[in-house]
Amino acid sequence: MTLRFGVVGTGAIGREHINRITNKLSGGKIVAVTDVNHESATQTVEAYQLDAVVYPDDKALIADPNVDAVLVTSWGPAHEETVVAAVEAGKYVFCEKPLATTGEGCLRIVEAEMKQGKKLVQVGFMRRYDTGYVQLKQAIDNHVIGQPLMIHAAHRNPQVGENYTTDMAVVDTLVHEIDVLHWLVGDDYKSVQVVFPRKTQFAHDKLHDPQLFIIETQSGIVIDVEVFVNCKYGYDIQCEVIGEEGIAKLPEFPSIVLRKDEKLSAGILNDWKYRFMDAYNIEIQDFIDSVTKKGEPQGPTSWDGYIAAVTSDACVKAQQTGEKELIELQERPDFYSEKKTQTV
Ligand code: NAI
Ligand code: NAD
Ligand code: ISE
Repeated sequence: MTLRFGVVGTGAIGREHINRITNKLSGGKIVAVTDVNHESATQTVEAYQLDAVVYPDDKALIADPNVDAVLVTSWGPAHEETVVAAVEAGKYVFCEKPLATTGEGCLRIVEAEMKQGKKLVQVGFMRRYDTGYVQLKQAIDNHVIGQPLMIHAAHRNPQVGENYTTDMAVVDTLVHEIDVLHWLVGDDYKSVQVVFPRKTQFAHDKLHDPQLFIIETQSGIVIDVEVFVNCKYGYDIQCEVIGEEGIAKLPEFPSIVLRKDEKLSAGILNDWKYRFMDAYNIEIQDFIDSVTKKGEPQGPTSWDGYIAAVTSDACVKAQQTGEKELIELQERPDFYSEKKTQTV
């Protein structure tokens, strides 16, 4: 069976996903697209030579009986409305992060999904599919380093545009650590505090950069994450887990090592597109395969989207108050119980 996708949002990542479904992966086909910028949708159909209908909006696209699954790659604040409409129509959904911009918004999606009686939604937290993070998780789960005590992490982008503000360091960037780190250690978050170091001269007025987030889990693991989005030198993701019996570190992205001009050097990437290319391919192939073969996606769920949104809200509050803020989740419904939800 071929999974027929309708795409809502043909910007940067929308096009990346369209390209991988059309030219790299198997079992999926793009049959419909829409974008609030109609020209962007039409140009995408031409650029990728798609046999796809261009719809005026998401509602019309969702109503197309040829669309089995909706790929949501519009900007974050538009996600909730599209996802709820798609779920109510009984369609599968692959939604880029954030699932919704608030915890309440995610709960509306959770309720709509539970009403349908089966899982329909997967959230684009691709790091769970990155081979480095998968190896880290295996090491922790197999007690190779004993009980985790601390995590040191860094999320660095070379630069960001003028529209990227202080809160986006959380909702756009830190959100990836928020999802992957609790998954890594199998724990829930308890609190967060934010420290603002001296600001880089390369950040504009509405952005404090860098920022340091100190997050505590329920079992007492202390996590520090540096978010630095004008670091200049490249796109760099670091993660080191300190355990009672050893330390496990995320591998560096492979690069040839050069001996030249009296220097020993290795390359660093400059874009998320390349750093997580394999992870994006694996996550969407997994979505296609699990939906077509098992009738349900098995990746990050709407509940994971909810955890990320509630944690993001607390992190943004902590940016504003400078205080330690609590991260309080509702009880996990049975529908999303860990046993029922297969992890990657
Ligand atoms: P973008 O700005 O390049 O593209 C967004 C597109 O959505 C634009 O073409 C815009 O016109 C369209 N759009 C916005 N609202 C819409 C609506 N209501 N209906 C239809 N189209 C709409 O943004 P980008 O970088 O592609 O990001 C899109 C999403 O992907 C965001 O949620 C972002 O957080 C996520 N993302 C995820 C990444 C990851 O590593 N998983 C990496 C980059 C983005
Ligand atoms: P983008 O701005 O390049 O593209 C967004 C597109 O959505 C634009 O073309 C815009 O016109 C369209 N759009 C906005 N609202 C819409 C709506 N209501 N209906 C239809 N189209 C709409 O952004 P992007 O960089 O492609 O990011 C898109 C999403 O992907 C964001 O949620 C972002 O967080 C996420 N993202 C995830 C990763 C990742 O690593 N997983 C990386 C980049 C982006
Ligand atoms: C972007 O939206 C992403 O999701 C990238 O993975 C992240 O590194 C970047 O900071 C975000 O802006």
